[in-house]
Amino acid sequence: MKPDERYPFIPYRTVPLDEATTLERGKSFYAEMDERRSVRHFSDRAVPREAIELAIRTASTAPSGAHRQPWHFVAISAPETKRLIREAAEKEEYESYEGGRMPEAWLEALRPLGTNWEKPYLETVPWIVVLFEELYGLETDGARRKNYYTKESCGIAAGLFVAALHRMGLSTLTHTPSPMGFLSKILGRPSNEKPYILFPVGYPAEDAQVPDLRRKSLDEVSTWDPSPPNSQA
Ligand code: IYR
Repeated sequence: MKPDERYPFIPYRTVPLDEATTLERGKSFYAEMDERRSVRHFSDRAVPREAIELAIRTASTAPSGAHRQPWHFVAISAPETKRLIREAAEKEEYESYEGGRMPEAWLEALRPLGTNWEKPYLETVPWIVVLFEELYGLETDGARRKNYYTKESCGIAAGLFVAALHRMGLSTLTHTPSPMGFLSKILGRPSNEKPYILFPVGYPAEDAQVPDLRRKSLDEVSTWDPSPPNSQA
């Protein structure tokens, strides 16, 4: 295929690694990420704005459908905004947990996590970051520009965001107070954006506790070289 001259390519220069270094790096990254836990007990210790900026920049390196980067991060440190978010989130969560919106099977599935409708950390964390999914782009004249695979793109960006925070010794939680429409209102976001995940961010509290969970083994989460149908093997 003839290259489209409007869109030139540039060389991709990565450092070629030997096999031992590849594995060393893989092992050390895995060991580090395996220490990560979702946290619900945060310290009120300050976190510099630059740390949040770095996590957002890292998240924004995610691959995305047609490179539309269909995400927008809103970072909140103002106590009054955090208070409004807590109030609205708890109102929804109370309905979900206590008002019958969550069926018993779901409540039972969450029991190991020890969650309930109360979300005090939304007021005590130094930062809340809300990731908005950009459903479609808006041109300056108001015309809509289609985005692609927005959920997948935001999911990958969210993963990188979580990893970047962990690397900096910060903790977070992928919190989805449901429904999340109140976030658009409180944060004044346009109608082409939809709240995707709310991340409380801070250092973990010194006495933070997490559920005693285990992760699935490699065998449980992977299959290697399955035989294709009709193969002789
Ligand atoms: N949004 C609620 C309920 C909740 C749902 C799932 I799925 C979780 O993994 C954890 C909690 C809450 O944040 O409490």
